[in-house]
Amino acid sequence: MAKNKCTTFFLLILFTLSLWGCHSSSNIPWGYASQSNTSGGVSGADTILSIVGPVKLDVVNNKWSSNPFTVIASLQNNTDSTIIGSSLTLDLSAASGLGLDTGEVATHDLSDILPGETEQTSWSILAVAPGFWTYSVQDETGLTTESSITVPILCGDLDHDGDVDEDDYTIFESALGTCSGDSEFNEEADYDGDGKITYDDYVKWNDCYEAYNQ
Ligand SMILES: [Ca+2]
Ligand SMILES: [Ca+2]
Repeated sequence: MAKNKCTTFFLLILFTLSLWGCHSSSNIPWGYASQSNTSGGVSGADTILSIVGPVKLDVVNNKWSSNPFTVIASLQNNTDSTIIGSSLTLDLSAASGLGLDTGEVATHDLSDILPGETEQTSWSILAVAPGFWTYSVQDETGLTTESSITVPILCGDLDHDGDVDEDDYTIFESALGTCSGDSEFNEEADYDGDGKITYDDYVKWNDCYEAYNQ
C-alpha cells in the first residue's frame, strides 16, 4: 500500500532535498575537559582493587566529551608483605561500544607495592558507539572490579555510529514524507514529535549535522 497522503504533500520537498548535497565529514579531534567520576571496588582478602572513571560522557558541540576518556585503577596492598610484579588488565569484551585508544594496551604492569601502599595505572578509552557499556579490570590473582559508562546518542546520528554524516542523511531521507504507522517511519527522525517526518524535521536534523561538522 502506498504511503498516505502525507507522502504526496512532501514529494516536492523530497525533490528539493535531493538537490542538497552533504559536505564531506571532517575529522575533528575529540576531547574536552571535565568528567564526572564514580568509583567501585571489590575487596580481596587483603587487597582492594578499585576503578575511577566517568559515569557518562557529555555532549559538547554534538560530540562526545571527553573522548577518549580516562579510567584509573588502583590496587591497594593491605597485607604485611610486598606485592611484587603485579599487573592490571582492562577488559572491554563486554563493551562493544568502547575500544582502546590508539597506542593503548590492555595490560599494564605495576611497580612493587609495599605493605599499606597503593599503586595505580590508567587507560585511555575511546567511545565508538552510544550505549550503556560495562567494562572491568582484573589483576593476575583474579581480583576483578567493574564499572559502567553511558554514552549518549548524538543528535542526528540515526545509524548510531558516533558521527553525523551522509549515511545518517540517507536514513533520514528514506523516512522523509512518512507518517507514524508507515513502514518507513523513523520515530527518531521525528524531531518535533508530531508523527510526521517533514521539512521541519529536516531543518532540525541539519542543525545536528552542522553542529557535529563545524
Ligand atoms: Ca552516524
Ligand atoms: Ca516531525
